[in-house]
Amino acid sequence: MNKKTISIIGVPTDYGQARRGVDMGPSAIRYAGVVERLEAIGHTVQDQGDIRVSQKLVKAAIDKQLLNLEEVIDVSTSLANRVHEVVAEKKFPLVFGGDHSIAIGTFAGLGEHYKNLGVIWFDAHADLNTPDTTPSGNIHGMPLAVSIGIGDERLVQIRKYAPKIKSKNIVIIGARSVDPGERELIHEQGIKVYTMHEIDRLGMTRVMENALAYLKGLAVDGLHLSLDLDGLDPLYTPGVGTPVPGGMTYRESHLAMEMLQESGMLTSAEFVEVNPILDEKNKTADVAVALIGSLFGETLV
Ligand code: 6HN
Ligand code: MN
Ligand code: MN
Ligand code: MN
Repeated sequence: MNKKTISIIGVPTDYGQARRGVDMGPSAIRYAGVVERLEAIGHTVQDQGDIRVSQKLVKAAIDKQLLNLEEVIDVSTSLANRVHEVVAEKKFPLVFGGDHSIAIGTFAGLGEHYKNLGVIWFDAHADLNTPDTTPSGNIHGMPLAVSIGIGDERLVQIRKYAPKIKSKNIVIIGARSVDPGERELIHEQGIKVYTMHEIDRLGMTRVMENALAYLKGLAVDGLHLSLDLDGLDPLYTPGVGTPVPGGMTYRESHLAMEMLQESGMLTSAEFVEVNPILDEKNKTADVAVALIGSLFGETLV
């Protein structure tokens, strides 16, 4: 297994949704021992600490459609710049949220390095809402739409280019809560989705084989994993803001991480939506770190 230099970036933000506490996700994941775990595998780990997240910039949301829009633009811009630098230094960016709105910044930082980036989006949700379709006004439900160039122009244009990724390069895995507008966009944009139905039916092995073969067939020049801890069943990861029953098991999730590792294709990753306030004894952060172990090549024997 090839050893990497991994650069950890924490993004302590809760601005993409309305429940407090997810801004403590990076601390919870560090507390669960992520650095030691990666070093034990033999990787070099540089913990860059957290992105600076400012206090509320505006008293009330300017646009009621998008909660904390100014703040999300601010955080996304800082994160994008940081991720951009890390890749330029030939290090592997490992980003910890924070809520899933941070993916807007991560993709904005990756997009100038990878012209044909593949994306595995591990999530109960599709995160493809727009200001017109959002049922909540929460930007954590919009990062994939923004990254393919659809949504609020200021979010779409972070680092002044768009789109950040191609729609057909996205594979969503584990979806079981998809809004009507998102469903439309999935069809219109040709986004590949393996819902829980396909995981039940085919098993995770074939789902991952198919997903990786599909991305290889597109000759992707990099592969980003965006893992929302609510992709797992809330039985395993209760510390998330938008839990949905009927999710992936602990074993299925591990298998997916191991197969990603075996593919040798992965070039960046992020783990999001860990909310220690909603958690049971840091269980969700512990699962995140266990998954990270598998993703980076931990073996038992
Ligand atoms: N996440 N589809 C819902 C919304 O409000 O747009 C839920 C989004 C959840 C987002 O979990 O990252
Ligand atoms: Mn906060
Ligand atoms: Mn999500
Ligand atoms: Mn989700």
